[in-house]
Amino acid sequence: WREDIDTGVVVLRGFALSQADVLAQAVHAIAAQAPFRQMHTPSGLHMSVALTGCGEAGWVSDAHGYRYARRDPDTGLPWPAMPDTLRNFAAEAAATAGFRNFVPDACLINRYAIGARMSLHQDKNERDFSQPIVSVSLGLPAVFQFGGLARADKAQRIPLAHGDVVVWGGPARMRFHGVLPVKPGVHPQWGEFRINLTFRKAL
Ligand code: MD5
Ligand code: FE
Repeated sequence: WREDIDTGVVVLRGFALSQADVLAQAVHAIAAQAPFRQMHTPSGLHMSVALTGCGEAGWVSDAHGYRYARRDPDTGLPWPAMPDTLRNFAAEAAATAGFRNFVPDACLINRYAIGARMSLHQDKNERDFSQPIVSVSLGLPAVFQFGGLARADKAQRIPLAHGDVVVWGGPARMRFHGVLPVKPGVHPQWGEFRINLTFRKAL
């Protein structure tokens, strides 16, 4: 159930299954305080993915660019606190992949409706690239695109299902990646959505 895809990338198949209810309850509680919203890119396009988050900072995008902000721009309030259960879960996943002492301060929660996708990008708004990112997939399956350090590098396709966890660190931290459009389906717990939580050390 542990697959080393490439240097710095460890897929933990089904690692989140035993925590599916705890994770769902946490996502619903966070979204009640900080509703999912579709952000705009700096060029004015609507992102197909809706997002929210918890922790000391949340990722935001608007006409000024991409960055982490301590307050939710929609409510003016601080982002909901990261539940200890989530922080501990992410630390356990990171440790299983070989990253000790991972203490995330932000968790971004992406919600993909059917057809939503994420185009190839790098995650580079975080301050410390030596820290990994822990990604948890829930709900509908998706095909993840795992590219190289240059945008034009050919991308591998990695299928990700409900309960799969991926730890991205070391040389993989800066690789281009994306998510292909989510195919129609119905998940017993999440209905017509894919949810992805990414735990990060952002600040
Ligand atoms: C997702 N989210 O499935 C993905 C999972 C995002 C995002 O990409 O930015 O919200 S995170 C996957 C990731 C993170 C850091 C590095 C790499 C992949 N990688 O090297 O491929 O919603
Ligand atoms: Fe990303």
